[in-house]
Amino acid sequence: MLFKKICLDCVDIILICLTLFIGAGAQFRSDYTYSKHTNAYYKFHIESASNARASDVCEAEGSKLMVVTSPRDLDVAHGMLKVYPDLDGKAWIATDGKEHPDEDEDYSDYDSVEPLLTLVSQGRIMSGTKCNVLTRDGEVRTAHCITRHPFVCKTDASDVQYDPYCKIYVKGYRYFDAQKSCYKVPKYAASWNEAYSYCQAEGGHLVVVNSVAEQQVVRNLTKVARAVGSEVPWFYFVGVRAQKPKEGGTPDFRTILNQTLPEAGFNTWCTGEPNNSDGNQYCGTILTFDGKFNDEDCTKTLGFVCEKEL
Ligand SMILES: [Ca+2]
Ligand SMILES: [Ca+2]
Repeated sequence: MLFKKICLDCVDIILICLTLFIGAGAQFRSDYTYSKHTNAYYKFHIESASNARASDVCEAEGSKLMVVTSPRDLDVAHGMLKVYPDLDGKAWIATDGKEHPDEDEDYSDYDSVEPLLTLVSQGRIMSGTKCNVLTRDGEVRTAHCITRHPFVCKTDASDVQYDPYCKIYVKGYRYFDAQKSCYKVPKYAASWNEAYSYCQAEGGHLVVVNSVAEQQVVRNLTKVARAVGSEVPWFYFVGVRAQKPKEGGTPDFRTILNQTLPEAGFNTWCTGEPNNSDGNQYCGTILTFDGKFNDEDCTKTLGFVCEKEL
């Protein structure tokens, strides 16, 4: 009997060790692709962004704009770029400070340039600065940092850390014992759809508020957070959405788990909300001041909260 108990304890210890060992780099976000040749994870972002915004997005995903540490990195990124023949012929990668041929750019297309004043005011850029791009022919060139292009994020597998408390392969989640859940407020802003995908790729979901106590946790986290690029810094997207109702109908707000809000356990809206004020507000946000809900335009760029239940 004693022997059996000791053996079971051994199995437990071995399993924990294996989890910690395998956890160190065996997995990452599900939207990244692993290459065994470089032992690193990559994601090709098809949306165009300035170099500064691209860096923010990679960082928010726990990676970096791709630093080229071997020619194989360029092979992987080039392969990803080739999948999208219709896209811009270049993608941001990390700037290495070396000399590269300059990419001729039509600078008159101001739609493809992030407002210079925003970046200068954020101290992110000097006018005329050049950053590195990977071109469709597989070469590294330079381009104006403020122009918008797709981009490649990368993280080495050795930099991926397993969080044994939240059972997740990304950083930034905080565990709350009373909720038996972990939460993260990413340091960048996104549309509701992008936020949904972001949390999903990390193994969590957009937060579902199930009680007043959980509302307080979320509110306290958003109060001290800073979502770079948010259009309205006091609103954060949550896992609540409604379909556009038929003419004359009212939106039926549900959680992403398809519960009504009373079923989920929290159904408190700001005064006068949901008001569908611009006729296009079908996504739920939480207000940092009082932690109550407000309906917002799903395409707005806002901060958001992810939850990972245990
Ligand atoms: Ca919850
Ligand atoms: Ca509203």
